[in-house]
Amino acid sequence: MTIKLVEEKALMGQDRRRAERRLDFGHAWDYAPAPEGTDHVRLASRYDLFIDGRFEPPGAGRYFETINPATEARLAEVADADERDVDRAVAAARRAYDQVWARMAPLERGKYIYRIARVIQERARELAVVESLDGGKPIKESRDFDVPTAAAHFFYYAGWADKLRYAFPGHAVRPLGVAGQVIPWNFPLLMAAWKIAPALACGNTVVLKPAETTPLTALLLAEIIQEADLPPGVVNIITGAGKTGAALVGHPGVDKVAFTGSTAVGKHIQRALAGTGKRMTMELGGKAANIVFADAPIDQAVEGVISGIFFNQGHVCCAGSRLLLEEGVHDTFVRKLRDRMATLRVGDPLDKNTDVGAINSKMQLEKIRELVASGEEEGAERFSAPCELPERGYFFAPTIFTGVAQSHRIAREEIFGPVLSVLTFRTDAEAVEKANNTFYGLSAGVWSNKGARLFKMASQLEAGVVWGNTYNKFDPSSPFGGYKESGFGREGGRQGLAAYLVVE
Ligand code: TAP
Repeated sequence: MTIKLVEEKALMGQDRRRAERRLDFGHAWDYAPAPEGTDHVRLASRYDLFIDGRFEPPGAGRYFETINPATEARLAEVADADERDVDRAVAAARRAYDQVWARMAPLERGKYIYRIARVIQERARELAVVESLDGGKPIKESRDFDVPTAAAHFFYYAGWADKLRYAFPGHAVRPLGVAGQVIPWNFPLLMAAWKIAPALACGNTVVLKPAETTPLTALLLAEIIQEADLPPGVVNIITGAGKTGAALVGHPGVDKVAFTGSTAVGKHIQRALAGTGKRMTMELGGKAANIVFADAPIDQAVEGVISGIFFNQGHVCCAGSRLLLEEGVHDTFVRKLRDRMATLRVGDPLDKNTDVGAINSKMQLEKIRELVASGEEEGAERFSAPCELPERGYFFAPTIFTGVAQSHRIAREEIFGPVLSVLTFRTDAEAVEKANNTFYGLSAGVWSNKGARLFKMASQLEAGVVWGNTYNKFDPSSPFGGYKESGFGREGGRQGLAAYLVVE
């Protein structure tokens, strides 16, 4: 990598304005581009539906485009499944359930799941590049987080397949049948792994629908499933928009619905399925509080807050999108936060130096802009990192708002972008009250040098996950899920098995 002194560049008269601005923030170094290689990636120009172990064209012959949000260039054409395609996929899953998968010795099921994990590892570089191309996330995140964590979920649940009776001692367990699974666009491969791995370990078969804007890694996973020789019909992957998802969750042949997405769509599905007797898990939106006490290790907390909100462009359900600062530390913390934000590199997701990549879609970018405008109109003070955004593609500069009131929309609504709202508190009780003052309850973070305070706060915060002196840490053995409008049911860990079993 070539490293150049920005100061030198400025002296040479090049890019003087940018260099001066960066030096204002104490930022002396710039990086030359370090693009990830893409020669090993071969995308097809068109992808069909993965049903019964084969790729098949959609009945109506309709396809839609998936694009690279960093360049707006077309990546591939993807099948648009209608109700008849959903019907075929559910029928294939039912056959595989009745005839093969539920009857198979659990130890053998575990071997197939293990094989999927191994092939994910073998194709890790390809999966990471495609995830960044299709979703806009920085390659260092897809490479170091999404893909290895997806493989880890398959490894973890492969181990449970023949040990289910030890997970629920004294109880008989059996699978539910066919699971209809619908996932969002922020962690496409990882969400597929979260959903498919425990379902298979418990003896269920699956029909999965990825999000319209990020179908490609799920389709590569379909190839991996073929490569792992999974019996036909055990996993089916169908692409399409919201109506395909609605047809899947509403299909009478689906016994269990696992949905991850927005609270609005989650509520709609719950209403539509009320009274059908289908089992459901809902992983929905969030508006997490990251609470920093004055006694916290401040520099470490700044890093944690930065990664808590700017990781994956803030497209994270558990993003720490509200920062609650103890009053005494507010000014110092905000200054350090702004300095650190000025050093974040925003741009090409395939560049290994990029910290903040592209917003996933034009629609999401517009939603972020609208909410940020509301923050300014309602009187909060905006600071956006002084970075130059690429001319093409969907990008948004990391942004914080100070002087935020609890009534502001930016403090209440999920922005799902790189935007942080800063509030203050004086006492522990006020911090808890403000953190819990939301319809959501997915996650929270607490920063303090007192262990007792971390535990006490954790017991009072209405959030499924509470991190202490860290943020956004995941492990397949840890259950994850929400309170209140963030949903119900748990994914991950031993608890994640319960979502796919009848426990008698
Ligand atoms: P949604 O718009 O809710 O979409 C999620 C998935 O549901 C997509 O595959 C979508 O298809 C599909 N869908 C849309 N309408 C549907 C309907 N009526 N019936 C069935 N399926 C339908 O969410 P999103 O914008 O993709 O994702 C962002 C949201 O997901 C955020 O609120 C975020 O907090 C939440 N999220 C939560 C978690 C956890 S673990 N709690 C994790 C990740 C994300 P299309 O893509 O074609 O619209």
